[in-house]
Amino acid sequence: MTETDSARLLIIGPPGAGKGTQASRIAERYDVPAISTGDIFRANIKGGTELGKQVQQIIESGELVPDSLTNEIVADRLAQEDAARGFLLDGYPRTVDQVHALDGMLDGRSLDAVILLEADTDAVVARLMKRAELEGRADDTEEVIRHRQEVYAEQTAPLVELFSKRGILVSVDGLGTVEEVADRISDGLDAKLGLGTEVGANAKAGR
Ligand code: B4P
Repeated sequence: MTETDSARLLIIGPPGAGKGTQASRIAERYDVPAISTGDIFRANIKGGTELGKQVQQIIESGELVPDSLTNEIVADRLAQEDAARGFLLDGYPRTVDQVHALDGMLDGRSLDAVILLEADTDAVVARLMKRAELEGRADDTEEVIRHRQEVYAEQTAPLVELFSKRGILVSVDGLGTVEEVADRISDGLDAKLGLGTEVGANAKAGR
């Protein structure tokens, strides 16, 4: 990878690990659009679209939206011009079926790196309970938060081994301040992407 290339990245981790928080920083640093399936669904719910009506109940119960629907939305988004040189996927893929669908969308190209944000259940539940107080998201009640952790363990955690076998996994400790976690991600990604210290230093300094 050269300085002029963009990266095809994915961030994965349990609900509340800080994916959304870190995604915007990573996207800015590597100059790629951040694509969050959760954000796309929430925007559609807020806008009262047909898609929003289809997914509202599913999301509020902490279940996953069906693969077919989610895959279609991501395929449309990745076909847009700004994603042609690279992207950061946040919260997709979440199932083995979605991994296969994404492989098809990439048409022989592979992801450059997958960032795994690790955080234990008690810490992420506490974070999401705090967000519930601040933002009042409909899927941030304690019962639904715990259910989302179970869904992650059953359906999404197995993807970690799959990406590890592909040699593209970058595991990062998600506990600590937002800045500390961001620095760990940058260091891990620069190493994985083979970016020289100069590129990394420039990006860190905002140049
Ligand atoms: P998402 O929007 O992906 O929701 P999430 O997993 O809870 O992550 P989020 O980005 O919100 O939280 P984050 O960890 O950043 O998905 C929502 C729902 O959409 C899913 O349950 C599912 O129903 C559906 N869906 C989405 N994608 C799907 C797919 N591919 N297939 C099927 N269904 C899908 O942050 C959590 C909190 O922690 C924040 O309040 C933040 O301020 C705080 N935080 C972050 N970093 C911190 C730090 N270092 N210290 C302290 N607090 C921190």
